[in-house]
Amino acid sequence: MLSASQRAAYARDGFLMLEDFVPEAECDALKARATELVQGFDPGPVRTVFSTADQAHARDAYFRESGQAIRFFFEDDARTLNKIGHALHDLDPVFDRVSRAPRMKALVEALDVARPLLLQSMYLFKQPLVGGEVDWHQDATFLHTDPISVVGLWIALDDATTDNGCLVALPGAHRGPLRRCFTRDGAMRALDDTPWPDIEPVALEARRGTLIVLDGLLPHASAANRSPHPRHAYSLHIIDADARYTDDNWLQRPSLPLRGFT
Ligand SMILES: O=C(O)CCC(=O)C(=O)O
Repeated sequence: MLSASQRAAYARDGFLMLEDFVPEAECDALKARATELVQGFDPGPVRTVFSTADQAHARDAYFRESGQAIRFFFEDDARTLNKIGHALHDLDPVFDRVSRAPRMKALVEALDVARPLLLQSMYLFKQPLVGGEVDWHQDATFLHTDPISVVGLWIALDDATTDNGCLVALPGAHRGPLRRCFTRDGAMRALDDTPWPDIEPVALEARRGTLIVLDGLLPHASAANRSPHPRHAYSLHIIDADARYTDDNWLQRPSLPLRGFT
């Protein structure tokens, strides 16, 4: 699944871009299914805003219980959807099929995750003109195991460019420490005050169908989408069952056991 040079690039940079990894038909299927889910969603009077700048959503039961549900989160304007999360891969048959496709299993094996568990999934809208920015972060801040094992698999469902808010990353900075830990009570705990290294961020421009593997310690972010073009993406986070999933994680699944690729 991965050549020696791809493995070396991932170890060096903390990310790996795999073009044409997800076939067009599967990108279309995910987009169509997300549209159906949105059509079936009745927002009601209370709308949970998702913001990476302010963690207020974490105090909201609608967010806290979403690790074992399919829930809808809004941009700051409370009118436009930011994302759907966080158990699409277990609760929706279309997301399940794409998330557990043989090529995904083979990729995760090639990344040396001994006993993979599919922990979290997100459909990210980053809508034209209003899609908000995502602050610099390490995924292990939000999904921690002991030892750290989280790996992100981010799939471009539209062409992602610097105009519509593609991912940006600090290559090689995954070799630094975990800076912060976000806990179930909504607190952001400081672990290590080492600043992000002084490395020029790289834009991970990705054609539709590209899968980007992200090391759980790699600092990454994305700008707001100020363009007229959508930037939909599907993001899946995997952990290793051989690492201990601590009970201070925000994402808990008391009534939906975690599963691997089978
Ligand atoms: O899609 C984005 O803009 C950010 C996604 C992200 O940070 C992630 O999937 O870990």
